[in-house]
Amino acid sequence: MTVAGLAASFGSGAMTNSLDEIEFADVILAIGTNTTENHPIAGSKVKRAVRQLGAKLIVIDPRDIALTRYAELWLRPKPGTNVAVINGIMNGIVSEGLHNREYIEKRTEGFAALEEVLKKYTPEHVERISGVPADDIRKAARLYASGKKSSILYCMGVTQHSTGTDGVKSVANLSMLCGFVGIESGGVNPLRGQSNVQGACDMGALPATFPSYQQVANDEMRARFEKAWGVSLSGKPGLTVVEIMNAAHEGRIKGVYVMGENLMLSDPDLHHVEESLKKLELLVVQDLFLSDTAKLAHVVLPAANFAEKDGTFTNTERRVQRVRKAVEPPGEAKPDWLIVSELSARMGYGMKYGSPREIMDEIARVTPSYAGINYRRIERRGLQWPCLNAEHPGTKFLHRDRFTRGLGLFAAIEYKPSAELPDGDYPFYLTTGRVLYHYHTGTMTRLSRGPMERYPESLVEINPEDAWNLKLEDGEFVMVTSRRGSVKAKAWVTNRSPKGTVFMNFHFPEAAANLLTNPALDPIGKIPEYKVCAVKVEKAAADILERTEAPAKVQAAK
Ligand SMILES: Nc1nc2c(c(=O)[nH]1)N[C@H]1C(S)=C(S)[C@@H](COP(=O)(O)OP(=O)(O)OC[C@H]3O[C@@H](n4cnc5c(=O)[nH]c(N)nc54)[C@H](O)[C@@H]3O)O[C@H]1N2
Ligand SMILES: Nc1nc2c(c(=O)[nH]1)N[C@H]1C(S)=C(S)[C@@H](COP(=O)(O)OP(=O)(O)OC[C@H]3O[C@@H](n4cnc5c(=O)[nH]c(N)nc54)[C@H](O)[C@@H]3O)O[C@H]1N2
Ligand SMILES: [Mo]
Repeated sequence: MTVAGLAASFGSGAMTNSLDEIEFADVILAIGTNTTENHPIAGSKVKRAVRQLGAKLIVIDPRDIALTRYAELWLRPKPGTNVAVINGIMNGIVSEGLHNREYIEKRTEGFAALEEVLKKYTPEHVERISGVPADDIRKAARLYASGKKSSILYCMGVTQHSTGTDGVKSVANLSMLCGFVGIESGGVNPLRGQSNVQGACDMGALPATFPSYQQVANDEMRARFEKAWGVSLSGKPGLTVVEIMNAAHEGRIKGVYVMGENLMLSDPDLHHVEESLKKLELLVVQDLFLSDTAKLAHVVLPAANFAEKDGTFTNTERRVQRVRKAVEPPGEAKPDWLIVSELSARMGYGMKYGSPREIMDEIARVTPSYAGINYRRIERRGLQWPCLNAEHPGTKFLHRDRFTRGLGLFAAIEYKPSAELPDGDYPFYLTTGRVLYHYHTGTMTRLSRGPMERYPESLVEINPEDAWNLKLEDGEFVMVTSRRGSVKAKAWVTNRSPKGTVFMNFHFPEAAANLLTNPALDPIGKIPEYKVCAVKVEKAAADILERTEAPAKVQAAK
């Protein structure tokens, strides 16, 4: 359970549909998701849909990820141009009359304003912004609209931009335009990243919400929680991770309690993060390991891991499932819930929970979407929220007859460029993300032999043409520099990266990609722009002290 990490993942909402439904879509549009490497279960469903059930796949991704091998159509936009590309696809759909007029009329509002904005996003105009050929945009429009059930999958390639919220609204526009929200095997499906990020968000581990996304600032909603907990609560929403670091830097925040997050590797602009953490009067870190962040802490509280405690995870399809203790926690480690309860008791508010089961019962009382969920019902198989009462069977897909707000609202959105673009001094795009063999900051996977054998060190993926221009060979060292820092690592010369773009993962502290990334935030989601910044790339000498064997044989999961 990485609680604060969800601030990074958020803006994603929840999958409207279920994992099993992916297989039965006629058309799958995967945008900004390296599904096979990062969501292998969803990835295997996409593969099966295409190979065995004849589904057509459209991939929109600047990188040549494994999924492109399965695609009928692969659009390769410049990083940061999703909104333009989707507007282009919608322009194609509307200009050929392929939109679902009846659905738009009955179930949505705001279409006229969207139609007006779409006019200028002709496929030719979008080609100039994104580099995607106009004809491919038209083909994508026809293919997506031709499905009876077309499903959209998306992930961090859509959200981790200063325009991430615009990107999410755009994919929702596209799906509603063709009437695919509220049907089986359709919908808009953010693949949630961590095992329980969905559950943590549902429980209100976000700065502005209580459980079930009830607003902190809403007097009526807050009053419910004041009554349930017998305390008075602040109506002021809190800050997100990057905002907290900025406030710490300015001395406005003096103490931080980090639970299951390794900011010293996962936050953007790490030099700034380190300065901010060092200014704190009190830093508490609750983690399994002495992470790079924990090393800076005044107090470290050892936590038990997922296999050492009881509880539930809510997975990406909103399914609440039991997790059972398999082994005893080592040493003084305790489950997070127990550490928090004991700390709270010492601070004067007794949390008298005997077990996670009792906590689940309280969750059901205060969280309408979880009201019908208890340990007895999920003993064998999880339930998908909304599950409104003890008889409710749970919900396979959302928005069947109506949207949460009644009518689905189209958002008329203009494309805006990323906050930092390549220029003469920093001519390359840097985009960052994950590889199959490692998990985030590597606290866990770097301790495991298998992943370390397969992927022992960080690699900078660079296109062969760029490598040629830099006189760079596969496996030689490069220095990657942005306005915020420099990182040295080995180059992997590969067509996975388009010309002009390098890709780095953020799994290795000795080559920390986040020394380079731009902390620019999406104004609404507050998610940092991990997917686009400008860098220069130079050939670098290998240090004598460094290992100099041939580059890791990376099995690219293809
Ligand atoms: N093995 C492994 N699996 C993981 C994780 C892990 O660390 N390791 N982490 C988990 C977590 S918390 C998360 S959030 C998910 C993340 O899962 P994903 O979002 O699938 O992973 P990323 O590698 O961040 O990048 C997503 C894709 O976005 C593309 N992309 C970059 N910029 C753009 C753009 O401007 N437009 C478009 N259309 N695409 C773009 C990248 O090329 C990449 O293929 O993975 C989860 N699964
Ligand atoms: N450049 C770049 N940076 C990124 C991203 C990117 O795509 N590019 N992606 C962002 C995203 S989507 C995410 S989700 C974040 C992830 O960023 P983090 O959440 O900071 O990364 P993790 O390595 O998962 O760190 C989780 C920590 O929790 C500890 N832990 C594991 N289980 C438990 C537990 O049960 N209890 C407690 N108390 N601790 C536990 C682990 O040991 C580890 O130290 O990274 C973000 N940063
Ligand atoms: Mo994430």
